[in-house]
This record gives sequence, C-alpha cells and structure tokens, in this order.
Amino acid sequence: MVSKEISTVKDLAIFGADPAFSQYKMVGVPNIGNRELLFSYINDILDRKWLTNNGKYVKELEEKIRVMLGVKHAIAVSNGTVGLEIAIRATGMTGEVIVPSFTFVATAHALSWQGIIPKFSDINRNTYTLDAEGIEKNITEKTRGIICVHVYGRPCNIDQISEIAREHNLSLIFDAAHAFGNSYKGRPIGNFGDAEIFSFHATKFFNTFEGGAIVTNDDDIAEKCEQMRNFGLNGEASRYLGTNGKMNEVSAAMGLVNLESIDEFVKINKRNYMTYRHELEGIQGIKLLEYDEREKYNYQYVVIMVDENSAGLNRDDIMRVLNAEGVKTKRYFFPGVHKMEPYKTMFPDMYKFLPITEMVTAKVLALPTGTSVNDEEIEKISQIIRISVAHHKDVKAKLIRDYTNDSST
Ligand code: T4K
Repeated sequence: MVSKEISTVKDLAIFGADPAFSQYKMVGVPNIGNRELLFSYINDILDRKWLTNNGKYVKELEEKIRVMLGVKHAIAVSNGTVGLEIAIRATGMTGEVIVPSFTFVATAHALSWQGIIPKFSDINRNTYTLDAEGIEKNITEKTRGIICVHVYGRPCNIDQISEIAREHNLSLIFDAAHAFGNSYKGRPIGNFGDAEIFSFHATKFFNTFEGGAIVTNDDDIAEKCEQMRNFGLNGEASRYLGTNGKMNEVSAAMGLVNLESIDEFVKINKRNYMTYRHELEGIQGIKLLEYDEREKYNYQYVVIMVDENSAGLNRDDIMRVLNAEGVKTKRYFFPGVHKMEPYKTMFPDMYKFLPITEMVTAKVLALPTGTSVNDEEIEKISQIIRISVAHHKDVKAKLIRDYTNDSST
C-alpha cells in the first residue's frame, strides 16, 4: 500500500514523516504461479508416495528445461551451490580456478569447499562480468579452470572467454544463477562452456523453493553430474565420489507450475524495469543498469549505480533513506567476495588487484521488483530517490546526525 505524497524533503521518513510503505517492499520476494495446480501436484506426489530420487516430476521438469533451452542435458539439483560443486568436480577442476569476486559468495565457496583455490580476477568496467584480458593475465601453471558469472543475467563475454579456455586447455563453467531464460547472441544461456548452472532459489524470478540445474551439451559431463548428484552411484555401487544433490518432487512440482507462468513473470519484470527507467530518468548520479535490447532477459534484477560525486549521496545513504520508508534494498554484491572470510585472511592484499570490483561493489543497489511490486509503488520508490538527491545536503546532514546519535548511545 502506498500512502503518503512525497513532494518536499520534509515528507521523507528520515525527517519523521510516516514511512511510504506500511509493509516492507523487498528485493527477492518469490514469484508464485498457479497455487491450485501446485496443490494438485502435491496431492498426486503424496498419493503416489514417491517423494524424491529422480521421480516423475523431476524428470518432467528436466525435460521441459532441456527443450526450452535447446540443450542436450538438464540435471535438476537441490540448489545452485551444489550444482556448482558437482559441475566443478565433473569438469575436472582442481588446483586454482579463476573467478570474479563480484558475485554471490557461493561461486567461490563451491570451489573452496572442495579444496580448490579461487583466483579472483577483476571485472570489466562496462559489463561487471570477468574481464577477458584480466583472465589471461591471471592464468598460471596451476590454473585448471574458469568460472564466469553472468551477473544480473547479463551474459559474460562468452566468445572471447571460451577461446581463452580452449587455448589454455582449461575447463569452463558459467555460473548462470541469474540468467535462466536469457540469451547470448540469440542463443539460450545454458549452451556455453563445459556446463552452466542455474539457481532456482526462492529469490530467483523462477523458483522451485530451493533448487537449481546443471545444463550441458557434453554427454560425458552430463553422466558424471547425474551420478555425482546421487552419491556417485551407478546402480548399487558408487562409480565416483558423489554427494546428495537431488531435487525433491515438491520442488520439481513448483518448478513445473512456475514454468507455466514464466512468460508472465518476465513480462512483469520487464514492465517494472521500464517503469523504473522512466521514473529514475534524469536523477543526478543515479544510473540504472542497462540490458541489451537485442537479447532475451528475465529482468529479475533492477540495479542502480549511485555515484556519490554527482548525487551528493552514496549508495548506503540511499539505502538508509529507502529503508526508513519501508523499502528493503539489497547490496548485490557487497562486499566483494575477496573481502569476506576465508578469502580476506587468505588474500589480504587482493583489493589492490581488483580496482573495478572495489568501485562497483561500493555503488550497486538492487531495488524491489517482481510480481509483488506495482507501477504506483515503483513511482513512489523512484520519487523517494529523486527527492533525496535533489535535497542531498539536507539528507546527508540528517543521516550524519542520526549516525552520530546512534553511535553515541
Ligand atoms: N551463484 C550466484 C551468482 C548466485 O547469486 C547464487 C545465489 C548462487 C550461485 C547459489 O545459488 P543457490 O545455492 O542459492 O541456489 C539470496 C539467495 O539466498 C541466493 O540464492 C542468491 N544467489 C542471492 C543473490 O540472494 P541473500 O543472502 O541475499 O538472501 P536473503 O535471505 O537476504 O533474502 C533476500 C531477499 O529475498 C530479502 O529481501 C528477503 C526476500 N525473501 C527471501 C526468501 C528466502 C523473500 O521475500 N522470501 C523468501 O522466501 O541470498
């Protein structure tokens, strides 16, 4: 519910006015498709008494994903992180693997969890994905692979990076956690590298509660991934070291239900994005992340870059102003993974080699989108940002006063 009008700086909640939203508007609120259909599937699952271990719903979901993406193999898993871990092992990554630090921490943890050292490489200043030249510079005799992340669903420089991987004989995985349904040069994401991994976590625009998928066009990798997600079993005996990465039937049912609404979710996300674009236009120092109109996108992340020099406020100031209004933004991604443990201790000087990551992590802010926000609410959120920037001196002074008072109590 949007209540108050915001036309002057005194209308902002940080100055004591009522918050714009009585219930929090949040990033990552799940999109939920046809409930009746989901309940009927769950009843069927309960009647059939087959709850997990490659059941009917999992197989059906895998087949639908496979066809949708035009890939040879889609392997449903319990979550994107386990999907990464399995793919890392199945593609033979060991030693050191090049990754971005500008990503969700799971990308690096999936390597470290199995004793592989993540070698952080900087991102490109325009795309925020791994910089191809930087990758080349970071390759050493210990490097066995590259994991690139399609951050916010915007594809990496896939052609150039695939070429580098080929030249240096490195395994290549794309962390496509954000890029389900997106394309690169007109071809669906999922068709590149040795394997790509999706996350179907609740906060993703397409969710299976928890879940994910490994997709690949390589028969050998697919077979390994399938068996590794099931303890490495091939029949009764294990053939590989494996884990339990199976998706359960209820998650798969949720996936099938949400697949039916996926076009609707994208339509809503895109409309939200366009509304933000219109409403945020011309605000000094606020730049909306752009998507290349020639490609397909799910538009699940609406991200602004806050340039303090022009806006007079930094990203955290905007976050605090919005928070006071009942808008919970997310700093995707802050801090850089190199500043989190165990990496901070392992590589204390890493920040010196990641100047673009340092700059970008200080500026990005994800705003609420998806089926739980409407145009009027987006207009309100944008208006809060506009008024704050227009009166940045007053806002900054108030935030500093509040901060000083908070710290002294
Ligand atoms: N690679 C990349 C690049 C990723 O972004 C991710 C996951 C992975 C790999 C690993 O995939 P998974 O193993 O997760 O499948 C969230 C998600 O937990 C995580 O899946 C996601 N990336 C990451 C970007 O976002 P947090 O720590 O921000 O989650 P949390 O609990 O703060 O929730 C985020 C927002 O969503 C809040 O505003 C609350 C809202 N929310 C959340 C849940 C769970 C809801 O409204 N309803 C819900 O059910 O990590």
